[in-house]
Amino acid sequence: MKKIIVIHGPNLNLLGVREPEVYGNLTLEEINKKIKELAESLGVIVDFFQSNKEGELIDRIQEASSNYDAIIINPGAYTHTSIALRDAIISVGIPTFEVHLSNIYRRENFRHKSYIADIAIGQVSGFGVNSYLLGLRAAVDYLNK
Ligand code: CA2
Repeated sequence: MKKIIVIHGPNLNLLGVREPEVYGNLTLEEINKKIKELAESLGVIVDFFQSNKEGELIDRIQEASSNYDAIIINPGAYTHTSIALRDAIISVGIPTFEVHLSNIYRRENFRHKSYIADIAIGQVSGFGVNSYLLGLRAAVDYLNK
């Protein structure tokens, strides 16, 4: 069975607690539950990882290289800053799907730049929890082709 790791970046552990008008009112645990349910129905295994630390995210991506077929990542604010995260994703060579709860292109200018978008298979942005679910569907479809 194909294995996919879902990686959540900084501050996403706060979901459901603050700024529900931007990020929705589901907690990260509730989002993970929905992802897991969809994964089961699509016949893939998903694991989850969240960290507020850039280095820990990079370590997890490096470790993914021998264990996972795809990465779904919401890099949080590191999307807009982290060449190190970008380099880690390039170095493992695992197909990566970038997701965002909010539509980063209708927010501040500094959120319009993604260091991940052009090395990802694709990006889903602006659909709340559905961004993750659409990203998962796209990843499974990609792996099955
Ligand atoms: O829309 C997304 O998913 C983002 O990746 C979320 C990041 C933001 O920096 C990106 O530009 C877009 C921020 C996640 C912060 O999450 C919070 C959740 C609840 C309360 C406060 C922050």
